[in-house]
Amino acid sequence: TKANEEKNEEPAKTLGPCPDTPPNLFGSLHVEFDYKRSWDEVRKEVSPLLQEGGRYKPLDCFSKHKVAIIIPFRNRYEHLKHWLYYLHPILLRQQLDYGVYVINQYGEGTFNRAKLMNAGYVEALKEYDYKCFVFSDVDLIPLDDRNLYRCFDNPRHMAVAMDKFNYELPYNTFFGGVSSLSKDQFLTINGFPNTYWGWGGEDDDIYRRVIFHGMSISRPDSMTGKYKMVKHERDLHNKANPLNPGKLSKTRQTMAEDGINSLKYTVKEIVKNVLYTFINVDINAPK
Ligand code: UD2
Ligand code: MN
Repeated sequence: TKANEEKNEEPAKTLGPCPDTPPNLFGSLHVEFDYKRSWDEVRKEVSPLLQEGGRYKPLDCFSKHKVAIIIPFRNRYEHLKHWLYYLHPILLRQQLDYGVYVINQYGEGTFNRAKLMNAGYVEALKEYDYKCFVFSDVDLIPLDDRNLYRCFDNPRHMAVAMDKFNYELPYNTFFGGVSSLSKDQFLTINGFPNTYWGWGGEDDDIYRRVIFHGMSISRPDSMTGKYKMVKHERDLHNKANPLNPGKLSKTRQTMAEDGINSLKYTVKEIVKNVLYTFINVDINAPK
């Protein structure tokens, strides 16, 4: 609400800035998935600290990192519980001024991760003056809280060392999993492609957009950038699309027309709970 926004802004004038390096990080973390979490357990520690919609800002210092976390989503609630359980405490320790946005693809059509992330960017900006966007798969948990969920001088690829790839980059130009772009960086590349339906390719298209615009990729080192992915099968309605790899040879031509400037979707509902803002979007998915 308006009143809340104003309350949110107030400390900015009176508090000193948060230190550049958050002082209370743990370093490496223990993460365990072989256990079904209850929502009560997920809410227990963090909910008193959060504001409606999965929002937070430090109370004792002014955070210059206004970060929207965007999670493309459909039917992965067990993963979402793990994500919220592990990430909220990390994001709190990182002293971010942040909000968590779960962007749900409405209906049963073919999944489109990148288009959902575009919609998340637009919707988050309707709520708050975010300057930085972290795009995260719902199933990826960092194994070190020194991996900062903020933006850098270049677009940042954060999930550099995943357990499923033996804690190495699968290939040098890999940009999948978790990444961060400032608002300016995101707009420079015209956002993400809307035309990658089904699994695969969209992350490589985003990488190419970044490089073709003369930027480079920033990354944490391979110790700090470790991640664990919840083990899963490929979802229904998200089969590898054989058309996607071929589109990559055209990114240079298509990126100017296919992106945030051509994005069309409709919002079906927005539901806020203490842990996150759920935005259900119809992205006009083919069968
Ligand atoms: C890889 C990349 C991912 C993306 C994808 C290709 C990793 C860890 N990640 O993920 O960034 O490039 O390949 O598209 O290598 N989702 C749902 N419901 C669905 C389908 C997908 O919520 O029905 C979301 C969810 O956030 C998931 C993400 O989309 O984590 C990526 O899908 P995935 O986890 O099935 O694909 P994966 O692990 O191969
Ligand atoms: Mn996955």
